[in-house]
Amino acid sequence: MQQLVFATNNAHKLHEVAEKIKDRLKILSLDDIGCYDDIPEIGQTFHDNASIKSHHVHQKYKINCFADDSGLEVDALNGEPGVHSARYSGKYGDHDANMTKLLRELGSNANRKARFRTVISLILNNEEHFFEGTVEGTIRHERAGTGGFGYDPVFQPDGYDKTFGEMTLEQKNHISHRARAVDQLVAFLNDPAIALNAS
Ligand code: ITT
Repeated sequence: MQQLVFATNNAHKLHEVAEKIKDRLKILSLDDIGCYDDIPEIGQTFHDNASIKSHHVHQKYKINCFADDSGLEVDALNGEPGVHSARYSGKYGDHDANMTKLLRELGSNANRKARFRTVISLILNNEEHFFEGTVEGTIRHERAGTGGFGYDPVFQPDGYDKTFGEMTLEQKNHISHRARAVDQLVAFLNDPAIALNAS
């Protein structure tokens, strides 16, 4: 089976994506290729950050790979936390503190509209391709559920009465921003005209 590196340090994301793609490709983690670099996410957009991560791995390991950058955009906060989603509270990856800050910033604001966005940068045979997925929803006033990661307990996707935190991984994987972006990635990789070379 062909192999593709997913350049992420986030085990939840790796698991979500590997589940969707496992019949087609073996997904390798950064750990699998011995990459422990702290890749700086200093871009101003999701595209920039996804591209920084995929290029870093491709240049160093000469291997086909993809990276995603994702985040939550809240309308009443002018699109914040956006690219700052992981470190919104000041401490990288402190999901609980990030949600606390988000709920504080929104307060009792009636406009709770938000979306998760994912941009994937794939480097395949030395060419870069982008894929994007979004899921629209609202920010709850309080956390609900313990599933998923990040802002999942406060995000309720449109058309559902549960937060992502209350859904199973399978349910989230049907509708999430990352799933939608990955569906496009998989469709692209399944195109018979696409051949995966070694680098
Ligand atoms: P890598 O950069 O190593 O891939 P990360 O955790 O930093 O992992 P992202 O930059 O893509 O992941 O995402 C930034 C933040 O956006 C992440 O830490 C969460 O707070 C939030 N986020 C992204 N996808 C999410 C999801 O599916 N559910 C909840 N929160 C999410």
